[in-house]
Amino acid sequence: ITELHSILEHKIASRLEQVHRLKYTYGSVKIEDIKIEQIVKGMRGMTTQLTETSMLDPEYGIRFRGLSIEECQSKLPKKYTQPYVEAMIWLLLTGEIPSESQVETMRKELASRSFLPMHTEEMLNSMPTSLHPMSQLSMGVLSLGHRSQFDKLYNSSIKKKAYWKPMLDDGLDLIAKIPKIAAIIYRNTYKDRIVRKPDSSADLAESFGRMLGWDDKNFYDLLKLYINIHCDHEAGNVSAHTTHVVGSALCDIFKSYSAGLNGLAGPLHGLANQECLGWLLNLKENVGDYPTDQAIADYVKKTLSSGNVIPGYGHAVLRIPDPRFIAQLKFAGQMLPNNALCNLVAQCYKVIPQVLKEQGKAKNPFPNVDAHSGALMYSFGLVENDFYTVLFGVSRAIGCSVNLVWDRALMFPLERPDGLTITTMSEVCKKK
Ligand code: NMX
Ligand code: MLT
Repeated sequence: ITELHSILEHKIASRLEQVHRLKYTYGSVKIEDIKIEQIVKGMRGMTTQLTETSMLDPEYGIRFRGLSIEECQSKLPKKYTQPYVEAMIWLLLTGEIPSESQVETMRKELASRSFLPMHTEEMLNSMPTSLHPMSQLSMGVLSLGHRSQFDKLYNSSIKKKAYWKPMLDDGLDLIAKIPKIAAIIYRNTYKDRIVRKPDSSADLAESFGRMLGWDDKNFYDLLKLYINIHCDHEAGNVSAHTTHVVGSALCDIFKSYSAGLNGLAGPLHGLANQECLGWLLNLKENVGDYPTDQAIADYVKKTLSSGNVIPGYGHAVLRIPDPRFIAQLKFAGQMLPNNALCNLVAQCYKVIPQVLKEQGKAKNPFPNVDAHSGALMYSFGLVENDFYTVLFGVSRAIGCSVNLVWDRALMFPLERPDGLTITTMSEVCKKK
């Protein structure tokens, strides 16, 4: 991990120079005008953040450090068919494709941090199983804060320039420990309350799969795909943005990400994967395993006319089918070609965009990442859909942590935008 530190030292120095130039040389350059409708419509299309880890192009989809999902799949070191999660973490942190030995260094580092403090386990074991798994996850993450290196060093004489170092320490801790928290929640809520220990000889995804209770290399492969594609989605999504804002008050990673997880738990964000599986199973019950396209279209119209959204469809930024959906579609085609539920997802992809276009409301009628993930998990035997957003949370811990490391490295300030009352804004408009 010393190597990781020296790579980061070097990269941070050059990025800091760029940020300095942006602040002092180009500080008064305008990059876009803000329209009232953007303020009223949830800041759509407004550039408000600097971020290093990934960028989302409405017409192309996500690029992680400049690489598409397919490029990540072909360039990053892998086991079975999908890249190691450790390779993705290295890529997001440094912007470099890691060697096999760097992946192994990261694997060992995370494995050595994967144990949980006793009080976290005891707290999780005392939670009522009726409490939503996302609330349990958020509290589990918050409970890790007692050993935050950032908090400890912040209260000593550490210089602002060095804040990223304890933040990295905490970030690696969070990424290493969150799979065990999730596994305890799963085993306690739905199974026998017995959780295997993290496997220090396995990679993160495989060890996680084992703790959940699976002995299936295809399931570990699915977890790798799942964690890699959900880990980061530019800075503006609700979970990443919330983590960033809370972190800007110099909160540690555990408080910041716990807040981010509460945002992820909303049905318009990460919880859509839970809702989507529920919707699909209802569809199946209503139209059978092998419906006609017309039967699906009729069911979609029924959902819309009852005033509900179609979960897993639409996006605040994307204007194409989400490449993360396509990656899962391909995975399902290769691994589960005869699976009725996954084939129903594929058929929905043919039918739903047309129905949403005809309705004319959604700016993006295409599927997003959540339209497929539940069907894959369900088909591999993970059938408890109110656990699905926890899997999203295990993955998103990576992007949110890496972003906080870079936020502190680049010494970004407290985030505090201005607001106007409706009356004041109306008066401003009248004067224009
Ligand atoms: N089904 C029905 N109506 C929709 C859908 C959909 N899937 N998507 C958007 N609309 C409606 C939306 O409710 C809005 O209606 P109204 O004017 O009555 O308020 C109208 O279309 C315009 O919305 P957009 O500007 O297209 O979407 P927006 O950027 O506001 O919201 C989402 C984006 C993702 C919240 C929205 O598409 C949605 O609710 N989708 C379903 C939930 C979902 O899949 N969320 C997961 C997103 C990905 N993630 O993991 O976070
Ligand atoms: C995400 O992965 O965070 C979602 O696609 C939502 C978003 O990008 O706004």
